[in-house]
Amino acid sequence: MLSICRYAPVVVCSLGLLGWASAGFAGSTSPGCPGDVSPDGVVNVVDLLAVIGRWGDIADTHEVNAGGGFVFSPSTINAKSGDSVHWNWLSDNHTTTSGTGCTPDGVFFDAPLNTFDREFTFPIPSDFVGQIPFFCQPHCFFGMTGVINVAPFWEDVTANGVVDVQDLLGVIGGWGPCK
Ligand SMILES: [Ca+2]
Ligand SMILES: [Cu+2]
Repeated sequence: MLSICRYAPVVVCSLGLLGWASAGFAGSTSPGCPGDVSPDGVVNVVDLLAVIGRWGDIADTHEVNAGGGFVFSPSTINAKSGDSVHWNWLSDNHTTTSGTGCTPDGVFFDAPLNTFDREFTFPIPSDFVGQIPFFCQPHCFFGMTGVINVAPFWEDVTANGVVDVQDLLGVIGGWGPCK
């Protein structure tokens, strides 16, 4: 099977692996259905090409400093579903708290950043797309705020942080109109 994959066009190879895909695949980050990467309610060659177009792309970790003044730096983090954000404490007593208008949302995170808690990591949920605003509780009114912009990463069908053959198989396993 693998020797076929090495030499055959990728679509042909993939269709050959259809049985394996339907047997072994589980999970999706798409709002449509498993493998609907585009997403438009049908799993087809568009989704297959989308996965191939982001082949090898991986989940990233975004570094943010807290302190050295009442600031997060950078204060705008452009990320994608499944990435992580890692805050590093620099000085003073801060928090990183998700919410708007200096009010915790109680949904994503509320973590101290001080001499005892010098770092905090937030894994962005693989099914989340949109904005996650955050602020520092003691210094929000001094403008110590930030925002995580989360772009979709549906091409990582398996939501394991890498676009690879498993995602291709996920698309093939979901082939056809979403049910
Ligand atoms: Ca994957
Ligand atoms: Cu602060």
